[in-house]
Amino acid sequence: MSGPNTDYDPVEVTPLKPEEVAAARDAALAAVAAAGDLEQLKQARLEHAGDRSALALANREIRALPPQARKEAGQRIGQARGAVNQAIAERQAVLEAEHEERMLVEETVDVTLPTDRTVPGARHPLTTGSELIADIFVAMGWAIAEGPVLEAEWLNFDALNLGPDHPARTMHDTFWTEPSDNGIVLRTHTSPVQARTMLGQEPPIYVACPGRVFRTDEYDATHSPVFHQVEGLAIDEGLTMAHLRGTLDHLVSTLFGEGIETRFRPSYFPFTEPSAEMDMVCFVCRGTGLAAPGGATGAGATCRTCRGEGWIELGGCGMVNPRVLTACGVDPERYTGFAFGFGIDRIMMFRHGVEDLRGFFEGDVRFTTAFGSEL
Ligand code: FA5
Repeated sequence: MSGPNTDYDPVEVTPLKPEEVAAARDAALAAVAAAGDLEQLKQARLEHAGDRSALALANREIRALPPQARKEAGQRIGQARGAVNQAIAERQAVLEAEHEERMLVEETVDVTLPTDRTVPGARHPLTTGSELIADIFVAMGWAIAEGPVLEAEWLNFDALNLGPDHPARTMHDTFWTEPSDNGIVLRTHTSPVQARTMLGQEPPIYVACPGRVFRTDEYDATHSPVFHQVEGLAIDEGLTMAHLRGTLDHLVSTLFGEGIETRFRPSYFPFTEPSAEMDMVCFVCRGTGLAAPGGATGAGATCRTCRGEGWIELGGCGMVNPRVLTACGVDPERYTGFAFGFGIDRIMMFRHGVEDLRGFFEGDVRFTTAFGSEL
C-alpha cells in the first residue's frame, strides 16, 4: 500500500509557481488599468478573472496538491485573485462614473438652439382683417353687432324694402332652404343685421356688423358663393350724406393710408335713398391706371390692382330709406340714418395685392403665411 505523496513538489506545477502567479496577477492588473471603457473592462475580466483565466486554472490545481502544500498555494492564489477582483471593482466604479458624466454632457438639450418644429398655425387673414375693420369702428365709439347666417326671409328682404315682387329680390342669388315655404334663407348680405338692430334698440344707433354671407355666385377670381361683408348703420337726429362720406373716408384712410381720394357714384339699393357706390383711388397707381415705371410688367402696362381703372369699388351705401325706418319701428320724422355694406374679401384683396380671391378659401398655407402669423 502506498503512503501519501510526500515527495510532491508544488514548485514543479507550473501554474502554481509563485512567479507564474505573480505574472498572471500583474498581467490582469495591467489589463484592468488599461481598460478605457466598460466594454474593454468586461473583456479584461473575462480574460483575467474568468473561468478560463490563468488564475482560475491555477486555483483548480490546488485541489491536486498534497494537504501540506495547499495552504500556501491557496493563500498565494487567493491573494492574487482578490487583488485582481478589487482592481476590477475599482476600475468599474471609475468607468461607470466617467460614462455617466459623458452621457450628461452628450445628452444635454440646449433649449436655446433654433429648431425646425412645425409652426403652431395662425388665425385666418379674413378673420384678422374683419377684426381690423371692426376695431376701426370701435375706436370711433361704434358697437359691433352680429346676426345669424340662417336668416328670416322677411329680415333679409321684406324689412329692407325688398318685397316679394321687387325685381331687386332676384338680383340676390339666394340659397333657399328646405322646405321651400319655411321662410328661412342663407343671408345674402349683412343688411338684415341693420333691421335686427333697429328692431332691438332705440336710436341713437352706431353699429358695424362684420359677417359671412352667401350667394349662388360662380366661384371665380373675384366671386365666391361664401364671402364676407361689413355692414355699417348709423341712426341719429340730423345725420346726412356728409356724415356717411366722412365715416367712409376715415375707414379708407385707416385701411389704405392718408390722402386716398374717394368718390360716390349714383346707384340703387331698395333700402337706401339716395344710394351710392363708393370708390377709392387706386392706392397702387394713384389713379393713373398705369403700372409703376420700371415695374415687372414694363412701361405703359396697366395697373394690376385696379386693372387700369384708376379707381377701386368698395361697396354700396346711402341714407336709410324712410320705409325701412318705419318697418323697423324708427320714426323717420325724427331720425335719419346712413348705411353701407362693403366686401371684406375684396378689401383684403386690394389691401394685400391678392389677384385671386380663391386663395382665401383653399387652405394653402403658402398663401396664408404671407399674411403673417398673428395668433
Ligand atoms: C349689398 O350687398 C348691400 N347690402 C350693400 C349695402 C348695404 C348697400 C347698406 C347700401 C346700404 P352688393 O350686392 O353690391 O351690396 O354687395 C356689396 C359688396 O359685396 C360688393 O361691393 C362686393 O365687394 C362684395 N361682393 C358681392 N358679391 C360677392 C361675391 N360673390 N364674392 C365676393 N364679394 C362679393
